Amino acid sequence: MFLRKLGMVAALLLPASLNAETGYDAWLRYAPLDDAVASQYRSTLPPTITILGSGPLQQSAQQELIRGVHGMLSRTLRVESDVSNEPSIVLGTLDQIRRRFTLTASIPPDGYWLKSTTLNGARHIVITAANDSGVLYGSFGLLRKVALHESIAELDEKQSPAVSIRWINQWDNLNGTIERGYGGPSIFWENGHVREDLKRVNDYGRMLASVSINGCSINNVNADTRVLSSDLIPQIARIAGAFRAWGVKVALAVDFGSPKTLGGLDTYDPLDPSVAAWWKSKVDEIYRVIPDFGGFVLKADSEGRVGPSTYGRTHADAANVVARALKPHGGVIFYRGFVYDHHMDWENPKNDRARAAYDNFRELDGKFDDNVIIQIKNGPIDFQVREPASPLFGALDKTREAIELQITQEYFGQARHLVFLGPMWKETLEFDMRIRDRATPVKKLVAGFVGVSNVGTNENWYGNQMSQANLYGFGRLGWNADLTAGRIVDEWTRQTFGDDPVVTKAVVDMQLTSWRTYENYTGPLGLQTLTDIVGNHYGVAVEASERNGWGQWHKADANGVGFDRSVATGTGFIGQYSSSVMKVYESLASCPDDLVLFMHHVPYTYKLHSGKTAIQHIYDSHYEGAETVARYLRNWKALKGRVDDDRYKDVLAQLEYQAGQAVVWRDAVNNWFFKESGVADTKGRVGRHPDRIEAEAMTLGGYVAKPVTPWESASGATAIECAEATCTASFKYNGEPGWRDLLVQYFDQQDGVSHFRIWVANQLVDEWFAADRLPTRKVDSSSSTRRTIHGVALRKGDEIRIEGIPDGRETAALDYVEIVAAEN
Ligand code: GCW
Repeated sequence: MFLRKLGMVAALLLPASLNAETGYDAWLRYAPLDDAVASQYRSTLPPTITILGSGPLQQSAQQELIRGVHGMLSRTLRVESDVSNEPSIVLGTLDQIRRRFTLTASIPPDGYWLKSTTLNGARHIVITAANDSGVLYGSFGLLRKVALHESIAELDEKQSPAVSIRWINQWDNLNGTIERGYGGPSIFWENGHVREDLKRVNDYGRMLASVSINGCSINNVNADTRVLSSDLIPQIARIAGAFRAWGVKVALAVDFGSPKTLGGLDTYDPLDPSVAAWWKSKVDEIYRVIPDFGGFVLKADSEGRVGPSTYGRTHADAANVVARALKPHGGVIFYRGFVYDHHMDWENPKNDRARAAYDNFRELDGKFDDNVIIQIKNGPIDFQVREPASPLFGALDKTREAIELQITQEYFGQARHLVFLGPMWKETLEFDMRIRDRATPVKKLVAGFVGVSNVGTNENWYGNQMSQANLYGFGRLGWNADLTAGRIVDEWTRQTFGDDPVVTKAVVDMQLTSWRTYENYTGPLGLQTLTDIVGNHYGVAVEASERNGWGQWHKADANGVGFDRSVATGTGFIGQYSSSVMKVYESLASCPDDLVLFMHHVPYTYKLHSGKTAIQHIYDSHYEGAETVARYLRNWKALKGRVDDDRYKDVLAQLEYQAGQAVVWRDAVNNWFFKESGVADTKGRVGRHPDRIEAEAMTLGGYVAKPVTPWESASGATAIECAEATCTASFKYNGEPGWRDLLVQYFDQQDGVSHFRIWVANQLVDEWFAADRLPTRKVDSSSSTRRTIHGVALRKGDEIRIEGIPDGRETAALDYVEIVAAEN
């Protein structure tokens, strides 16, 4: 058995063959186009390529075009050192282009112009821009057009980004772990230093540049003071070097206590001249080694981080002291608006974490230097499944602000659930804050986009092929927030999976509906995610947010549910919006259903605009959500043979898991609300599972029934666990004869690989190892997982016997078996 396990591990470690689609190249695969399409491009595309500049960005652009054209069209562009009488793709800044062509235009920084033009009888494609970054983005833009089969025959296309700052934050720790990273260890750091091999940093830079991202902070905002140590700065310069060819500036998250903890001063008071001098000399030191350094990100006075409050100073004092050190070098500081008290008294009905960002920053508007950018999370709480737009977006008139979006799916099923966040981000970006009663969508208020990405060394970067769409979507929206989520996901899908319309349709449908689906089976109506907020933020734990200081309260009890944030009777949070927005949220008559429990406390029987009661909506949405994931799985199976095998299997396994996990969520949340509210499901599903045989009701050999915490994480609040070498659980099938699927709900913790075997009428029908690495050591909703045994011929009276062999600290725990008609 040991050998078998070893074999499994060896199989996992086998190097992927060269042509295998691992997901590493993401949307930059440049897979060969169909012959018919390719031949059209071959006839319009010039055979040569020329760059007029000599810097690294134009060289990257040239290499990328050669690579892309080679991949998609099987043609190798010939490099020429100057424009000749032969048709060519010509790359250069406007200044460089003007020396050869009579082309003029005014193009904002980073924007580009793709232009077909004739010179001395030869037809050229010119890619020009105000700066080299624009030339690079234009080159990616041209390749994207080819990948999407758009015409490049008569080009005259100008594009420019809506905002100049498009940054990524990585929450990597210097020891190589990543806070809220689900795609393996850091590509930047290991054991307290920068990794030797930075190939992946280069490749990440390429991905980022392809969607016009121009900065990346490379360490956790819960910053390790040592990141600014003189030892590390030259190492960080190597990362800057790897990014440089892609126009991605390196940046750092800093600890506000650094002047003291690292610099040896006895203070970090922002108004102390020695502190200002320390920041200045530290920043000067960085720029000596990294002349194009981007700047800093600062999380202060939040979640245990030190900040200006230690000295009774303001956030403006703190931001400005650092900003002034960066200013002469052109650097910026992103000061995070994510400031709140996580020790709030939950008994006080006026306390409200949602108020915090506005309350902390509103008064400081106008006090920040011009190279300070306040970095504001999309919602007022913390990347929950649905939140209103943060009111702080509308409250800063004289201060630059950036929107912080979370690409890593911390509260969205991490690497294990498919959730495309584009539609959610779009809702925030389009949300009209009605400042001075004029149309003011959030997208017009922000000067920058920051995405918390957290890629790791996993072959596909995020640990989930589909999650790459979130990085792609983030970048595209940072360039053009007017793009629809549909357009973005269509682009992503076709570049990522090829141009089979059947595949595109299925993937686009999944991606576009996945946020709503996830919301449906987690926390709908503005309840927030309902995950274990004091633990892994992954599995369900409805009460984890209550009775503590973290302030993610949903206030569900026997009488009602929701957080009264109204001005009239609640915390007054709604009053932080402009009066027209306030009016909409303040009144139950106009508050949208999707946010009703975020804004108000209502009885369970409260009637929504949809006509349903709140409680029935909770029940229904959970069934709907789980059913939709089951549909995704069926739709994906229909793509077999249309998607390359490796990624097909990857996504299949991911969706199979998600479909099971959505049922765990459905049952946990519904059972919890059923117990709490005492209101029955009008459709009679909640708490009734006629096809389910609870493990604790089986005949047990060695297995012991144990309560599970929180109770809603297991069916019947109980699991069976094995404390011996081998245990068995058996029961008799009493249903009609026929083909059946057996769904075995078991628990797969992190620290062990249990072995399960299952017999039907003494015939071994399946066996498997619980070898996954789900984010928990406990028997709970995070480890609860499902094995489906398809198509077993069952007869009345058959004995079904499961054998569990524990391993390490894993107890081969079982929750239930459900027997359903076999799927076709
Ligand atoms: O959502 C919370 C995360 C923390 C994170 C914090 C933040 C880096 O759970 O892990 O800390 O937000 O954004 O600062």
